[in-house]
Amino acid sequence: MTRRNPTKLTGAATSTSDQASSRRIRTRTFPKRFYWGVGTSSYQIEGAWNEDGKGKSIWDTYTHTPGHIKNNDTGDVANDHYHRYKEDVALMKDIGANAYRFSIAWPRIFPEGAGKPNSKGLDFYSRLVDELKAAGIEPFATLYHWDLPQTLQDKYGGWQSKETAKAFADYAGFMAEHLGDRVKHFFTINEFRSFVEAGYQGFDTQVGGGKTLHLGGAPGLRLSNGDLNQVRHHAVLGHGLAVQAIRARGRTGTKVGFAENMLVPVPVLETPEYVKAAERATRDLNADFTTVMLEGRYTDEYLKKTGKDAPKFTDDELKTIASPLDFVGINVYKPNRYVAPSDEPQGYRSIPINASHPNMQSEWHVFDPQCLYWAPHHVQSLWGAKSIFITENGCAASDVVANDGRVYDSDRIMFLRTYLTELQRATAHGVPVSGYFLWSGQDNFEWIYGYGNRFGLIYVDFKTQKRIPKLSAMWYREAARRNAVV
Ligand code: PNW
Repeated sequence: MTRRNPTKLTGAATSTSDQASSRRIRTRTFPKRFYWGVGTSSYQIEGAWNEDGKGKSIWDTYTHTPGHIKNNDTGDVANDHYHRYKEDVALMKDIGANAYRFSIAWPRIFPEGAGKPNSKGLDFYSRLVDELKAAGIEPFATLYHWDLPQTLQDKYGGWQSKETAKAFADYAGFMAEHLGDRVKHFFTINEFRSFVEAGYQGFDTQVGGGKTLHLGGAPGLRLSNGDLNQVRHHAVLGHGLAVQAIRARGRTGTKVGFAENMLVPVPVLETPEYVKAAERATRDLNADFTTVMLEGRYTDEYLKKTGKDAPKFTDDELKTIASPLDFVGINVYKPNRYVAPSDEPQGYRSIPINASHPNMQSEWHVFDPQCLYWAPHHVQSLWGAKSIFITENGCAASDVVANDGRVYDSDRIMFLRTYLTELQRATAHGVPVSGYFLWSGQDNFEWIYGYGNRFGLIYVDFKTQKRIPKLSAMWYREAARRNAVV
């Protein structure tokens, strides 16, 4: 990547176009002290799957079983980040990120899920955090990005049991105790909806034309609806117990929240009735995760809808699940549906995504920048969140290295500029968004799609481990530097 100021024109620019340009940028700035971050997760980049005493995770098992992953790819080596983290931190600094959301591999810390900790595993994250701080990059740690210790799967059926939720809280408290002197922000669990549904039944996500797409993941179970609702309940319970453990064992001032891919309804019109309908739909569609974590109750509609399949729970558990948070993290990629008002009791009508609706490269990825306006809007208007992080947003693109050795990902620039325009609009309307984490810092192991879908700002040649910042990395650096859409 060139280090010249990329906005500098070599020809003579007229003063009127200079003025127009600075006006454009001035009116599109983000709040002061906004975090411009990038995100990754342990299994997707670290490699070193069996080094330094790490225990096996359910994703090691799942990828080692042929037929689960495109091309039978695995995360055994991935980006080899475990050995190259210094180079990776330097690259993050180069692309202008001032925050980094990474995840901790639970089986590196507790190879058996609980019991005796592995000091070499802890040491890796401690060195990573030091490297980040020295580069002026704020570390944000996610405690669970799906790589459950295999032992807990074997012993308890993973999140089918409350024992896993309790073990998670112990591990969360341990991390807050040991990294809390330098890590001020913790996310408990990443995307409840994705890992619960994909792993325990199969994940149906809406795509254009009224179709749904079925996605799988570790541990690859196919539970009944009743059992699945119980897994959902244990996952949010694990989150609540972890929040309490972090508060108990971390330093004062440690901030904690979750990172959920809530379903995002977009109103057909931006009028009060339509917006209200979209808010109702948001509360309803997210009753099993976001709503219960922020309200401490399962909505009447949810209990009615699930009937005999409703989860079993106690009032005490609901209180734990809704332990007060410092911020709400949401992963936002696409709208779930469009919404209009209705006289039906639920108060809204769902309008499916049209078949011709444009898509980014991932087959599930409906392209629609407006979801990045409405998701944080709904979180604030429904639940009064004081601080919201966009914990993931980004896209896969068909990136290739050109003859001159560069990667020209024009569609990712289009994606970022249009989505961030909507996020900036939300902040200008008073929605308290504190930061944005682009997914992803680097191309990486994209779960069942293997290495085929590239989400990075940095291109990775998985044969040589060479990293090449893409054109979008230059765009992102400039946006971060100016704290504005550019
Ligand atoms: C997220 N959908 O997964 C995960 O948190 C990341 O680990 C992953 O690499 C990234 O997004 C890109 O996929 C998602 O179907 C999986 O809407 C599926 C969906 C959304 C997010």
